Order: sequence, then structure tokens, then C-alpha cells
Amino acid sequence: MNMSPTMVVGLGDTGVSVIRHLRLKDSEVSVCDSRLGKRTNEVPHLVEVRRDYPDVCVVPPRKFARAVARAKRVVASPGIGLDDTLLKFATIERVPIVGDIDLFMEEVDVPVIGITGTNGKSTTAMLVGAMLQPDGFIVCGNIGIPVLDALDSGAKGFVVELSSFQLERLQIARFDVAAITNIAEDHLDRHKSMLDYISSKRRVYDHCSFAVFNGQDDNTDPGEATDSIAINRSPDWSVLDDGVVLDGKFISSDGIAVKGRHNRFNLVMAAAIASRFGATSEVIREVASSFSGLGHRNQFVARVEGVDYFNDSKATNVAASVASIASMTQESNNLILIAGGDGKDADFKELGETIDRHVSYLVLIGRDAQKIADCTKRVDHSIASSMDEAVWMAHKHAERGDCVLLAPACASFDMFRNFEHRGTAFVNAVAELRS
Ligand code: UMA
Ligand code: ADP
Repeated sequence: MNMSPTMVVGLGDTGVSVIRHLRLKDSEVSVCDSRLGKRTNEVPHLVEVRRDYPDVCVVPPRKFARAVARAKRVVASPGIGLDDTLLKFATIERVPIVGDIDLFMEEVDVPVIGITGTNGKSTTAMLVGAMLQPDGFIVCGNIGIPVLDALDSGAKGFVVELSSFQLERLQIARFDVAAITNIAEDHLDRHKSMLDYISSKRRVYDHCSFAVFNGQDDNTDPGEATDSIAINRSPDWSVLDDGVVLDGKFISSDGIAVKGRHNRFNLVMAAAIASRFGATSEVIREVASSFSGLGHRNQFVARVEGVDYFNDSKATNVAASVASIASMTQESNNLILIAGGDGKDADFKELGETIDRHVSYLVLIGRDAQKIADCTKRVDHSIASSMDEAVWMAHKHAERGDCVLLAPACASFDMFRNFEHRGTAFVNAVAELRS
């Protein structure tokens, strides 16, 4: 008898959500994770899956090739690239590879908004979620809640944050509104080229009913065949120096809680999306005045001896860091930047130019510290071996009225578990200065 199970690859948050979903439907499931065998203790949900789903067959990587040949399809976690050895076996056996978003799209029967982009995805998604909360929408996806865990929540609609990793393998795209905030260089250690990265992102527009995009970034333009709003091309939806225009109505910066031009952009994009689903201008104004941003994104930490410290640990690529630095230039006399980490093969030229223009002193950490230093011409720097040391060095160079900004332009994995861990290390180090 041919059992044709679904083969789940990756036992992280996505993998376990896929198993839960498929077992509820009584489907036969196998699972493999490339760390099984050599680094089994690092596989996040193995113990839980063995305990809660004894019927699920856990396949070690060395037996994957045989097991996948029997599978009807593979559901691969986003962190696993299509050129991964396990997925290559699936391709050789011509077993279709999909992601959790496909399984979600097969079942969902309420409106779905897809939001992607290099930067601003989470902030925009959360703003849309707040604007559509009265209508029963919830936020899920790359933001940290696997879509299949949200599917049975009873939501009246979903705001799904999508990464290029998820979009790269998406077969069933049909979002009611699809949005791309911007596209800049990122994840080039995973995507083969910038073109590859851009085309992954643009898959969000396939069969979408309506698009909202960045009118100043042609790579986000869905083309004339798609009904759309172009933020900053349309005068009715635009960012100004002293506020925003939402559906033709001006709101001054006094009525906007988020800081920085890039966040005002996210606000306009979110309002354009939410208004498609009937969010009223009152609700949108209320969200604009109360939503002050997410943790680890341009977050004020403390004032120590007259110096303001800001945590933007989520600035994990050059474009984010550049936007973050630009948003700080009005805040202080001098800006001291802490940057560095795992640069994901990025080109730091634009960061170096921005640092030379706006930063008075630079403290570098992590694997690519020297690479960033080599891209600056004018600004003195120090290299620190820990976050505590970096904050201490910044403190020594700062004077009353200055700002210290953590905006690393890099991933955190060379020194920290994730960007939250890095941001918390920064916050703790600032607290140490006060004690
Ligand atoms: N694994 C392998 N082989 C590999 C890589 C990973 O077997 O080559 C296994 C790991 O051993 C681990 C599992 O796969 O057991 C992890 O899978 P995963 O890396 O896809 O992570 P999940 O826990 O499933 O979380 C994923 C997203 N992670 C990534 O895309 C890397 C989460 O985004 C997302 O919140 C979650 O699904 C729910 O949708 C995180 C992220 O860093 C926040 N995203 C990147 C970003 O925002 O820049 C794209
Ligand atoms: P994402 O989910 O795409 O990583 P976030 O909303 O979490 O986006 O923001 C991450 C970082 O990117 C912020 O801390 C900020 O430095 C930068 N950023 C946010 N929005 C924008 C934008 N619209 N344009 C450029 N940079 C941005």
C-alpha cells in the first residue's frame, strides 16, 4: 500500500505548526530536520513532537532520500533554502515543495492581506492590524506567529507578514491586498542574486486583487495591470516633512506617535491598506496618535548624563540602518553609532557614506566590524568585543546633548541568539551605566 505522507522539513515553529495542522486533518505526516543525528539537541521542537504526535514518523537525514520518494509533497520551513541537500532530493524525486503559506491559502475563507518588503514589514503589519482590529483582523506570519497557528482563531481577516524565504516557494498567491514596502539589498547569503531576491518578493503580487506599493521604488511597482495605490506618487497618500497625507487629508507630526520619516511611510502604507477594508478615518487617526512602534525598533532606552540612548537592534541591513541614522539627525548634536555583526555578504559602501555624513563617532562589534570600518573615510572608530564594552566606549565619547544609537546593519547571529537578545544586551548595558 502506498501511504504517500506529507514530508515536513524543519522542526522549528513553522514545522510544528504544519504537523499540528495536518494531524488535525488526520493526514499522514513524516518530518525531517537536517540537525537530527549530528546536533539533535539543537532541534527546537523534537521532544514536543515525539510526545504529542507519536504517529508522526521522525526521519533522520540519512534516510530522507528514500522517505521523500514516497511523499506526496514536501512542506519546507522558510529557513531552509531551495538548494538545501534535503530539498534537492525532493526535487530529484519530483515531489512538489510548498511552504506553510500554501497550506494556509488552501483553507482560508476570509480576506488575507500580504505584506512584504526589505524593511518596515512588521511595523506596517502591526499598524494595519491595529487599524483593522475592530473588524476582527489579526496579524500573523513572519512576525513570529506561524499562519497555520492563526488559521482557526476565528479571525475575520488576516494581516500576513511575509519574508522572501516564504514567498520564494509560494505556489498559491491570491492576496486580497498585497503590499511591498521597499526592496533593498538583504539576505544575499541566501538568495543567489539581487534579481532572485526581488523576484521572490514580487511573487506576493501574483493574482492579487489590489496592491499598495512604494511609488519611489520601482522594484515594488506591480505594473499597470494591477489596481493599486502608489505611496508618495499619489498626492493623496504621501509622506511630508511635517506629517502625512492620508486619503487626501493632512495629519501633522504632532498627531503621529511613531518617529522618523521611514515610520511615517509605514503609517501611510498601513492606512492605504486598512482603508480598503473600511477602516474609518477616526480609527486611523487614533492608531496614528497612539501606536508608538515595536520593541527594538528606534526605541528610546534612557537618558544617562544628558545622553539619549536608542535601540534599533532590528536594523539588520544597510537600508534599515541608513533610515534609522537619518531619522536621528534632528534628535541630537552628535550621533554615536554602534553597528556591526554578521553582514550577510552585504556591500557597506552606502552605510560608510551615511556614517561619514551624519555620525561623529563609530563603535563596531561582531564579525564584519572591520569591513564596515573600511567603508568609512572620515569618522574615528573603536572595535569592541562585547555589547557591554561597545556601550562603555560610546559612553566615553558622548557628551551632554548627544545620542547613542544601536543600528547594526547586520544580523546578530555571530554574537547573539537573535535581534531581541542583542537589543536586550544593549538595554542592560545602558542600565549598567546608570548604576
Ligand atoms: N533547519 C534545517 N535545515 C536548515 C535550516 C534549518 O533542518 O538548513 C531546521 C532547523 O534545525 C530548525 C528549523 O529548521 O529546526 C527552523 O526552521 P526555520 O529556520 O524556518 O524557523 P522557524 O522556527 O520555522 O521560523 C520561521 C521564520 N524563520 C526564518 O525564516 C529563518 C520566522 O521568522 C517566522 O517568525 C516563523 O517561521 C513563523 O512564520 C524569523 C526570521 O528571522 C523571525 N525571519 C527572517 C527575517 O525576518 O529576516 C526571514
Ligand atoms: P521588518 O519586519 O521588515 O524587519 P520592521 O518594521 O521590524 O521591519 O523594522 C525593522 C527596521 O527597519 C527598523 O528598526 C528600522 O531601522 C527600519 N525600517 C522600518 N521601516 C522602514 C522603512 N519604511 N524604510 C526603511 N527602513 C525602515
